[in-house]
Amino acid sequence: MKITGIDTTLVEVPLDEPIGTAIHSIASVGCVLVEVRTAEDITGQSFVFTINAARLWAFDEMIRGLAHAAIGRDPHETEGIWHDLWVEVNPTGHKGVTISAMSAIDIACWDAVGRAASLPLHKLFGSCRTEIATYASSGLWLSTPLDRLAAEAAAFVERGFQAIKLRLGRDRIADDVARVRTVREAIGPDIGLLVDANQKFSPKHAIALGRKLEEFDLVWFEEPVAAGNLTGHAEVRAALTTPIASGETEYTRYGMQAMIDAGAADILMPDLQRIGGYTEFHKAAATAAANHLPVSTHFFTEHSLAVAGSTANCVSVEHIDWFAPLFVEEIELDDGKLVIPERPGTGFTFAPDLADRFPLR
Ligand code: SMN
Ligand code: MG
Repeated sequence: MKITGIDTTLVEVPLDEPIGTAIHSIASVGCVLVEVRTAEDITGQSFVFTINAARLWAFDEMIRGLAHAAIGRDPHETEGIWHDLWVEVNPTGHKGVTISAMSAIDIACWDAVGRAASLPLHKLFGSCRTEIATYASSGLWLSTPLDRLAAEAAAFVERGFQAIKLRLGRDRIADDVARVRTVREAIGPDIGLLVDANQKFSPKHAIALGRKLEEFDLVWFEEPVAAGNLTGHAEVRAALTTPIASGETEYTRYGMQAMIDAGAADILMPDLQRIGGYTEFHKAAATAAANHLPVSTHFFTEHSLAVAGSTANCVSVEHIDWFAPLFVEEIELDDGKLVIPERPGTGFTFAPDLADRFPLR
């Protein structure tokens, strides 16, 4: 096979209503849709996104600026393309926009490989499961008023979710405790409850809050302190019995290694865009496995299913519905678990007319 070109299309998908976390105000997601074309007429697809489409053009520019490393090559050369780009982007930096662009190219190449082989990627990678645990993550925002939390949580359970994530980050500990109590009472003891503070707290505040939350039997306490404060993460982790999850903000296996070295988390959360695509995800997950740590994928529900199906130490996939309008196929929830698709490639194909339906605002 031979890659003949890489096309990008910019779209902006509005959320049903604007939402807020401790550090984000989000009304839409801007996406660079990436298509790797081949001489064999097989196309591989991927996307990266920015909140509210902020600086989306920079991601587009970077993808187009790196495309030359793939054009003219066989999409099966994912490892070679990734390595050559890693060397090339050294002066620009091994984090941020450069890695996101490498992720986009990597995933689109893999999608083309899967489609050419008529095989789902989890099988090409080496399959380990057909379904994966998940949690509902498209709700229970910090911006959601306390009096709406119980009904929203109950609605997720009604839809079949066995676990849900609540965002924390109020100034007063009592207010966050009240939010957790409200949701736990609404869902009962048998539904998993996760909380995410989106880096809001100091270690002392996180520990004080975390101790008050121990009674609610949380699955995990995510990003309790600043993402870069690895020693602060480790302090919180040592003080609590609730597991600490983090890593969505880190890049590549080297970022995961730094978190591991610091003892920062019990569960690492590689995000496909920031980790470096499928090629690097497997290395990051193997790095975690070598340290007896599980991973749980961050965002990118559709595209994460392929690696969840091929990563034995992956314990769950975050369920976010924001990107569903991009695709023809729907994510399937079966008895509280997500089905790993058996369709070729990623198993998800861009819907028609996305540029017309979701223009940049
Ligand atoms: C999150 C990240 C980015 C936007 C909204 C929410 C959150 C998550 O940290 O883990 O889902
Ligand atoms: Mg998070």
